[in-house]
Amino acid sequence: MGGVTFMEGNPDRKFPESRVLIIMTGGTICMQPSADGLVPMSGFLELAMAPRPSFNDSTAPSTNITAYTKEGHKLTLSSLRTPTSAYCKHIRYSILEFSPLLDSSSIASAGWTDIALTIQQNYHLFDGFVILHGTDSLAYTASALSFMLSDLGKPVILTGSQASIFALQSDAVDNLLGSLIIAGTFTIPEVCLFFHHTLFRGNRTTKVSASSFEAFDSPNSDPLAKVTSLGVDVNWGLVRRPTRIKEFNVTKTLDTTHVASLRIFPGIWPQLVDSVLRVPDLRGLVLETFGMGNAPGGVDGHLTKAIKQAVERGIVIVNVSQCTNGFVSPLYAPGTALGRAGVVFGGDLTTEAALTKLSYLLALKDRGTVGLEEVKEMMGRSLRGEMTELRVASFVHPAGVVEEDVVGKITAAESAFTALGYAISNGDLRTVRELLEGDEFNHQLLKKADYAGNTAVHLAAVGPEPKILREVLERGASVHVRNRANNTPLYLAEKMVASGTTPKSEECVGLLKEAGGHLWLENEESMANSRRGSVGGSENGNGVNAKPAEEKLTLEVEAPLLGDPESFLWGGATEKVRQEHDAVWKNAMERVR
Ligand code: ASN
Repeated sequence: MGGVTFMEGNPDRKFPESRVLIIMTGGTICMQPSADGLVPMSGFLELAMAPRPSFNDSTAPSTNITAYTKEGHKLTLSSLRTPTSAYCKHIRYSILEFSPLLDSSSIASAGWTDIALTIQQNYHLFDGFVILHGTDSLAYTASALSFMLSDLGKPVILTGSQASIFALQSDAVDNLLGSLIIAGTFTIPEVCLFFHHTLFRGNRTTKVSASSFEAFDSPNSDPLAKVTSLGVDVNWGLVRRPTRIKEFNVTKTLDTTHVASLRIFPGIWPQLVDSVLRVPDLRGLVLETFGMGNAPGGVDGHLTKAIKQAVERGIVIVNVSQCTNGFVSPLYAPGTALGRAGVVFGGDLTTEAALTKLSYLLALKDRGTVGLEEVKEMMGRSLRGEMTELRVASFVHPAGVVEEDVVGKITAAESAFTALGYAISNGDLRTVRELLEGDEFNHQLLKKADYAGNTAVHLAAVGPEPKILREVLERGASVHVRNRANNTPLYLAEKMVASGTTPKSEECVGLLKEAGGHLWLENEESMANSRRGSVGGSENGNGVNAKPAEEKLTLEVEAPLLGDPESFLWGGATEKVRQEHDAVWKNAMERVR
């Protein structure tokens, strides 16, 4: 076979690389002592990462890679790569350092804009992003970015450390390496915070310790993943995925200048609250109340009256609890009074998430995207998984009740995935839907891949029925996952167009692009070769041979763990492999019936 072969025991065995951009904003992780106390220092790649074997694979020389500044200016950055991870991958990374580097206590919404724009400019060049940031305001930045980045399809992981990477005893290496490996390996399309072996949903986090290495928690939400001695244990059932066909987009600014937060305390002076609410141009207030959302005063109290008047003046007041754990609800009379005064109940939002969400929604209102009532309504429901919705509407599939509960009876996810692959390759939308019914299987099947690393999206991208591709995308499957040959579904669909084997491939290409899929530079070169009809194919660095356009599409992929050199996609399966899969599928269906 052509391309790079991976053979067990071969010392020259090669593994694919994924790419991660590290955006350095500052924080203790890069600090060194100075006459003024600890200050951030630039040159992190050379000073902190290059000398450490866990960040620098000595067998691979440093190479330059392209990235863009937030303004879109092209940069050439030096890159390093990690040694092979447990997931048979190297992570190649570069660092884009902001200037000046900040102690995170000084970051403001302009800094969030810089991060968001940098991600946007580089989105098509990297598999994931790691943001290095101080811990003091990290939970605010993570929350803000979760709202600013919409229809995110790739991981954005914020991390930092409690001690400098240059200190003898530090949490910096673990936090950074864990973030890099997760960002380069798992398509967790969320803004996350990684700290002390734990991956959290960013907008659920809060800093719980000023000095401990276990500095963050997400008290109202389980972690998205845990790093253990066995690897990364991802809680896929919790991971959110985009479920509409939309490209990644960025809301560039938040309105943090017209919001405030105020913590209620016993004996608080109602006039004080009133004067805060009368600060000129104030548009929103996060009120940190007692327990389940209570404040002093009751229905006729001065405090409640001041609040009611402010609501009437158009100020959005959001009730969150001072307790780290639990939620607010108008259960007790004081809470009911606040509700009647027009206060929005923020459920189990953290203050960090409530403030940044309010700033985000007020910015949308400025743009005319939403009105005041919508701001209030949206404050009370989950936009990015930032709050637990007490009532989850049950999903009714447009296809109605299926005749047979196929999935419920299949116990082996492998069998179900094989059945799914078969249905996709046959263009059988109805069976695809049946198989994807039911939450548990839905996320398992959409995360699964065949032994060549092809997910349902890869299979559908080269399949005969674009409606199936739409179906799996709308159910949250990622357009960005790469198979073992490092190829995305879009690349495969483009190859199908070039080979002209499936009439509807153009539609698949369009759909994948609409959903945010993009070609990588290497792919574009390979496509150009294909179009030129180059014979014999040339190794393109992704483990795939560029094939002449007229040749039948048989993508040779590298399967280091499974060792079958005839790895395939369903579209180009050899007869033998196809028969084997047919047998597994029939077996699965027999167990169903
Ligand atoms: N003051 C530092 C910062 O937030 C604290 C840290 O990073 N551990 O930038």
